[in-house]
Amino acid sequence: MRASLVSAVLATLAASASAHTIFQEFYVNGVSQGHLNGIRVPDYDGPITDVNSNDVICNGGINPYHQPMSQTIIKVAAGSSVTTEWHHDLNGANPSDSADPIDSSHKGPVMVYMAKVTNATQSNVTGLKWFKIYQDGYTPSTNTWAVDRLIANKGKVTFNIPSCIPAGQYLLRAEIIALHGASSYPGAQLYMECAQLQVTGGGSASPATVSFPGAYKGTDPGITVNIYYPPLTSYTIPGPSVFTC
Ligand SMILES: *[C@@H]1O[C@H](CO)[C@@H](O)[C@H](O)[C@H]1NC(C)=O
Ligand SMILES: *[C@@H]1O[C@H](CO)[C@@H](O)[C@H](O)[C@H]1NC(C)=O
Ligand SMILES: [Cu+2]
Repeated sequence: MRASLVSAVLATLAASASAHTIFQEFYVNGVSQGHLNGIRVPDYDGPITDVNSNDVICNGGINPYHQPMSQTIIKVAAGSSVTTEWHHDLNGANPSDSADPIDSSHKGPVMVYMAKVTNATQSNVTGLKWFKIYQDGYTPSTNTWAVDRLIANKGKVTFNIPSCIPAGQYLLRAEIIALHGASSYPGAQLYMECAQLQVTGGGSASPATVSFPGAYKGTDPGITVNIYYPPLTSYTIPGPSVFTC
């Protein structure tokens, strides 16, 4: 009995070790902008667990970027509905893979940030000022997480680009935090990639911003949390509140 329990636990750990995810396709008003196009994607789907690392900005450090990197800058009108699509590995949707788009053990929030940049293909991403444009966390009444909703939507998460932000080039940082191992720090698994955007139209808003690294601490209740016991009655999504026009 005990031995089989141990092997079941080990099997679960082995499965989740290779059940990570990558944001790899972007849609504007429901139209795909091309697989891997305009997004800084790593080849390996592993998480970042050090919230103080520069790797939490746009990945690409311990998980080096796929080469050649896309030089595409995706055009999107301010106010548009856009979609990020996530899959287990860079090959995209795989209905025969039970861990696609992400293993269902990887419960946690989904967040999206933007930062204005001089040039959306610039390699230097340190020192940028990020504002949050979307978040989805935990719904106690149904005991469901943003990741459950992402899986139900076949890896897609849809939200709006704020209508009032200035036109120009931006990086859009989409993030999932998987909390299955987050009862001590480091344990939360951060997954993020950055899309390269040219926003048109817009207005003159100047959202409050945060830095990466810096926006999260290991002691944040949304970073270090036991999601299994005692049962959660609420979950505090890490980072700032969502900017609205
Ligand atoms: C933007 O950055 C890329 C990569 O660093 C560079 O090749 C390109 O010339 C830059 N474009 C402009 C308009 O500065
Ligand atoms: C990257 O940009 C930041 C902010 O502008 C700057 O402080 C830093 O020196 C730059 N790093 C490199 C390697 O150019
Ligand atoms: Cu994982």
